[in-house]
Amino acid sequence: MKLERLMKEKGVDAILITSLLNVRYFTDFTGTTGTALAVKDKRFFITDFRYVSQGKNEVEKNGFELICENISTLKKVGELLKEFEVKKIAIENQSVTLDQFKLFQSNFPEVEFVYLDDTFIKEREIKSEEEIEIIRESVKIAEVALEKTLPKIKIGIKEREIAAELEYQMRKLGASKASFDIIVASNERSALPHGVASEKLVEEGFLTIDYGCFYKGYASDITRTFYIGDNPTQKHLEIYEIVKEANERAIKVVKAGITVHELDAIARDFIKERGYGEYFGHGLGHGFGLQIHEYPGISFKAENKVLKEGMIITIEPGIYLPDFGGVRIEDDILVTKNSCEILTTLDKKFKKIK
Ligand SMILES: [Mn+2]
Repeated sequence: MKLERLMKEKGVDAILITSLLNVRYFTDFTGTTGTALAVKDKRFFITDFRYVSQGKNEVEKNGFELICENISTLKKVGELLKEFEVKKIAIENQSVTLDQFKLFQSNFPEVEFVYLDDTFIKEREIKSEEEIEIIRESVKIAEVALEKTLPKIKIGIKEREIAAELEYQMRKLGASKASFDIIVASNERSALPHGVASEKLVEEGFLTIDYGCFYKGYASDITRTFYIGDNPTQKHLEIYEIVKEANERAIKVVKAGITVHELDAIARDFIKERGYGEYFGHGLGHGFGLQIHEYPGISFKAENKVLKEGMIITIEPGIYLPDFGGVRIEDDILVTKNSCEILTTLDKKFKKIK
């Protein structure tokens, strides 16, 4: 149904889906080699012999006819385009390489190419009930994993060891892997918004952990900042409370109908008022799903759009003071008609780990 509407919107008689992520979105195929083709009212899924039985189970219920092609997928696609007299085909120009495009041109010389641009990622903005349930589970796995990891965190442990433990726990709980390189940033490294876990030993000061997992293909994305040691300064307490309040103020106003610029400004203006505006350089959040960063961007830098029911976004304000340390608190939020549901449940109170 979606593909039919998209074909109409794009004015094409076929859509070729080549990125595995979108193949998965439209067909449910979870393997590593597969191409989907919508031609007029027919749906084909082309894979090689390794995926025939898996593919059948996954894609046929979604209306895709499986074709096993061991030599050349594109040759097969070309034959189908000819058979159905396709004149215009939409392709995923944002993920197709130049080499692939040249192959498209040589295998289907008679068709005109139309670019999908960001059509698919826009399609994925609003999550279905089924996707929401999976993301809920993804968030839960990540949360339990952090709870199991916390007792191991102490002064002297390597950042990478914390990241390894977190990933181990997430996988043990059913995740396929971490949803990105886990960020574990101790003391002055916590001032780096993307301080991927390093060889550094944890020392007294802030410790920021930004992580998540993939579960059934869907991401989670959570950040918590802790204080390691027993003697936080006034400044540590102050910036922590500002970030926490910015996070809470923003979450309070999330609902269908608010624009991403309005939402970003709620947190940003508050941090500015408290004198730390220049230390919050990134956007307030982002959508996520099959990818860790999807639409909408919740940022003054992003295209301004209105939040809709069923979007899942992060809210993650931060303050980063060079050579001192930083705080970020990130929650995962489901936008509902009149407010939102906070999917993350981990505590946000200033927490000292000794
Ligand atoms: Mn994030």
